[in-house]
Amino acid sequence: MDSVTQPAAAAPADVPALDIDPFSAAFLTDPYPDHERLREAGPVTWLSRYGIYAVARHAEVRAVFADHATFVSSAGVGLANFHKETPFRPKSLILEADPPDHTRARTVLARILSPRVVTGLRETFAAEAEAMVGRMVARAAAGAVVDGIKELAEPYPLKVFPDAVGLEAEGRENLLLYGDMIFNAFGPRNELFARAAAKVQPVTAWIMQHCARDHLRPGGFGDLIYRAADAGEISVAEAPMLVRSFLSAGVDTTVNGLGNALLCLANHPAEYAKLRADPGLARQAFDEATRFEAAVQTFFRTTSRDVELAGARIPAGSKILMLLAAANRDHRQWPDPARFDIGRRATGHMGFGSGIHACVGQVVARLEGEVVLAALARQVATIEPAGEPTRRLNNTIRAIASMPLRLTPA
Ligand code: OVP
Repeated sequence: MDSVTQPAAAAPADVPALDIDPFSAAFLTDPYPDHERLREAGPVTWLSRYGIYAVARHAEVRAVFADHATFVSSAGVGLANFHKETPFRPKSLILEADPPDHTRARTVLARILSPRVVTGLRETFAAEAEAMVGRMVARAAAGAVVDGIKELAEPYPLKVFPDAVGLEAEGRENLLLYGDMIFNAFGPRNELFARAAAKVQPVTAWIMQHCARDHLRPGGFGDLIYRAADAGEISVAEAPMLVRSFLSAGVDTTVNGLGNALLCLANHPAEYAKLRADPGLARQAFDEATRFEAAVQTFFRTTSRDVELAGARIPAGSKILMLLAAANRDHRQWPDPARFDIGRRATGHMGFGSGIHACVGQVVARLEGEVVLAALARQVATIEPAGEPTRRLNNTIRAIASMPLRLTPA
């Protein structure tokens, strides 16, 4: 029986029950009114439709992340409970794992993606950002309405990140299809999932083929995973699975992180003016966009024991939905949370998670965000919407398919 039609467990007596569907088209199109209802109903709520708990306030989201022994990842970080349902794909060795298994994988990935290593990419990433923004600005100078997604937010991560992993150029569109699939798979088996999963076989085959050592350029992130296997830190069988994590988590996230940041700046001209006046604000502006419009909106945990959270008694084996994007707009944590303000200190937001599973790629993601926004600040005087953006609904990612923009060259 699938997650949607599974009869929900009885509502617990001590937790407010809500009929909100966080995976409906209406919710995914504009989640913010329902985020407010979820945050204000209580620190822990019960979503009757799915028979799951939810946390939408900053303090409880952080508390769930902090107690990784009680709120585990090994039963899946989506709606599906891997103790009861077969995972959509073989489990990720880092995302869908707990210590000590998680620790081994994390150690290898954290070294490959360390600040020291990523500093070595800065020049290349910055040059590509300047060039790509330059091409978009040239089209705008010739009078064109440009597409911020198709001309920048998608092609930029699709170029620099797979280059760093050491992937060939051919067939990279599979990375976007795969991302859409696996991030939909964290939600229920709804229409969004069905549509993405229709292409699962050829896309998965392409991904797994490109996780093999002979497809990866020597010295790239992918090859460095195999060198960790050579050194005995991980097994040879684990290596392609960790490369798969790069290809799973490294593109759709940054594509939409950049897309959402562009949308924020287009919709808030005074904030863009501040960035333009001081391109040194680019990193902070990207962080604020990640708070304000988190690319990854939700993740789940599963309780490994009976636990009390903010006064709610939650039984072992329960699924808990963490609404990261709602926590990021909790007035208990931030003054004027619904205001996009690139001058604010947004650190502590949940857009990269927190605790032992906090985004291991965030150094790369922040580098991409910083150099793209800095290139815009140097080359573009004003950014204006030239029509409504088209959303691409996804069960987990806040995604944009297309965003017409009018740019004034600097
Ligand atoms: C955002 C993430 C997302 C999807 C897949 C994986 C990680 C993975 O490890 O495969 S983190």
